[in-house]
Amino acid sequence: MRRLQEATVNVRTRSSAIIATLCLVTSLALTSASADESATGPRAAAALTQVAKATSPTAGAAGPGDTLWIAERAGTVRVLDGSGLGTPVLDISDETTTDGERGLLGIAFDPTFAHFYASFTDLQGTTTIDEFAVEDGRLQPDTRRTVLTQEQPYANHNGGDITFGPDGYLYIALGDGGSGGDPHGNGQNLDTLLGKLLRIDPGGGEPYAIPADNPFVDDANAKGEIWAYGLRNPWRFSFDAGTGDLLIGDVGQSDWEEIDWAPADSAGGENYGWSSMEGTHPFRGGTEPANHVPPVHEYDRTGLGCSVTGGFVYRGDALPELRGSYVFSDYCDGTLRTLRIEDGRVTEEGDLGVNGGEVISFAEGGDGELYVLNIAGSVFRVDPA
Ligand SMILES: [Ca+2]
Repeated sequence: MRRLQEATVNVRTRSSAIIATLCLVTSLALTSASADESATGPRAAAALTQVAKATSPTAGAAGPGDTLWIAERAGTVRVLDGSGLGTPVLDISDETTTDGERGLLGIAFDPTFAHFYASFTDLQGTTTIDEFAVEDGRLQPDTRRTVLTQEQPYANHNGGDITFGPDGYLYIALGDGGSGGDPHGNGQNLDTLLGKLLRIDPGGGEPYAIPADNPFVDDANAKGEIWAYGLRNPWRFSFDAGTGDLLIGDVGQSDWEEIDWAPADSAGGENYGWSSMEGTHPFRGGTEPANHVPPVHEYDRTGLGCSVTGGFVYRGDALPELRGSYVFSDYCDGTLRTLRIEDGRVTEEGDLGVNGGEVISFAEGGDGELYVLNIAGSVFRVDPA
């Protein structure tokens, strides 16, 4: 019943009759394939195959030659290929610590695998984004340079995820600086990079250029690097490889975990609400900003977890019925959960019927297949059941 209602919604909200028909067919196909499951049950049964065992993996990125590069929190990067997980190709363990929520927190390649980026907190806790040239699939240590730094007033809420968008620019997620409750009001303050999603062009200047179409470049009271704001700890975010839509998992303070969404054609400038809002709820007497973009999905902590781990919209081949669904989890729960999002609204919730343990991160392989990282060390691939 619920899926039939969705199909109706799709028809009403899509401007193109052709797209509406495709959605309808898709919905009906899913209904047929899972007719024995409840509307909120698993939409695609999956299995988790452990493909590697790392040491406290925090991030992964598809690399050149069908490799998956894995960042380990203490400061090493190792490459997973057909022969397994290799010895470290980068070791900055003497430049970072794992105090609080610190460490090597994010890695990314540019779209042509010409440069590799590492996002970590340094010995003072300062967020640091460093760049290395890549030649023949290898990092060139003598090309290392620092692209961006941001001091962090506390050891938690560093954000730290980095990835290139479909526009070819580097996006950097930074938390609100830490402590609790955003004591410095960074989330709503456009004069700091903390509590923001940034968008920069690392190849356009030294140390980087700010794209001319960033939303606040003409605002003297705002940092030009800011793409979106009002974030608390956007620990993991991603772009849908199929549509270019942006999805952010923003960890809540004490009550509400949230997923934020923006369409591929967004001009940026979204205010995701923190710390006036926690999810859709005013935070500590806060007033909802007029331009608040509420989460596309939120959940409380009464059973589904305590710290959202943002994932990816699945675009692989192994689980055709999962294509187009956003897969995410929670560090404290571990269930792989799914959202089907149409026109910025969740039309279906489900899960994959598997648990990844303390899920700290996801990675998308070059072939679109999905990997799950848990802090205990497992690197899982999501396979058909
Ligand atoms: Ca929010």
